[in-house]
Amino acid sequence: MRSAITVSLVPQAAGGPFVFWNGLADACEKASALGFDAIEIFPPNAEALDLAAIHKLLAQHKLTVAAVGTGGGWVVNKWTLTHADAAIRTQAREFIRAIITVAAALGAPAILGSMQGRAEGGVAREQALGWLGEALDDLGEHAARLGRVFLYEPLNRYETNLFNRVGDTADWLRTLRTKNVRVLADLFHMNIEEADPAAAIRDAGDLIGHVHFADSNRRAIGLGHTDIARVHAALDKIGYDGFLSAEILPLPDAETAARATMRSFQKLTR
Ligand code: LER
Ligand code: MN
Repeated sequence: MRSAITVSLVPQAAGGPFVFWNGLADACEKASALGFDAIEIFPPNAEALDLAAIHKLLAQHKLTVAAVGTGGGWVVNKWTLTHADAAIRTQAREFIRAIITVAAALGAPAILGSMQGRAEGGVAREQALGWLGEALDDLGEHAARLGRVFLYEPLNRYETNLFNRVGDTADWLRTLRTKNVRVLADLFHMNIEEADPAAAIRDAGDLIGHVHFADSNRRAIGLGHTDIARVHAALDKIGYDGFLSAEILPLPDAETAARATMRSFQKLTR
């Protein structure tokens, strides 16, 4: 397993669970100095990512990109794949497609989190899941053509009413035509929703494609009450060799959160 840490390029996401907020150069410098393998980027849109400049920074700091988030489309524009308005659903899908394309050029998968939306405003859950499934079939195959998986993230009940648990998500993904969508297991959401996070990971097996490495209180692993040794043993057991990516609040400050994450990562993986 490899270590990663998040950087937000979206000022409107202030207060959100990202460690670094002062641009990619600053994030790369700090991540590299602390020994991280990769950064996970939360951009406002695909166009904001200057591929040549990012490749240069990555080479300079010996980092890779773990994943690229799409939630900027929700935070900035309030677009979702399950919006009642068809024109907005289309904008959401094209926004995500463009991020999948730039992420692939950086060697990384894109993440569908907040842009899944929720069943609301007269949209029944069944209808929302129909639209979501169609979008995942399309976007999953777009990612496959570029040689990357597409990551779908179940969120806790306060953020969506579509899928809250890893097991339900995995069961539903198996019904889709595309076989190229993997589950993002965010340990913060799982602490709220799962009876047993380690068991949920074991049951999902090779459908787990990415991990958000966050403690029960969304602080760095080690600063809450999640039994991370059990979770790590479950990931080991399923042969997970992806990233443990710190999508956490920068508390008490970014530097301390990053250091605590690296300390926990090293303790688990040495
Ligand atoms: C995104 O990865 C996520 O976990 C959501 O809670 C949005 O912040
Ligand atoms: Mn997450």
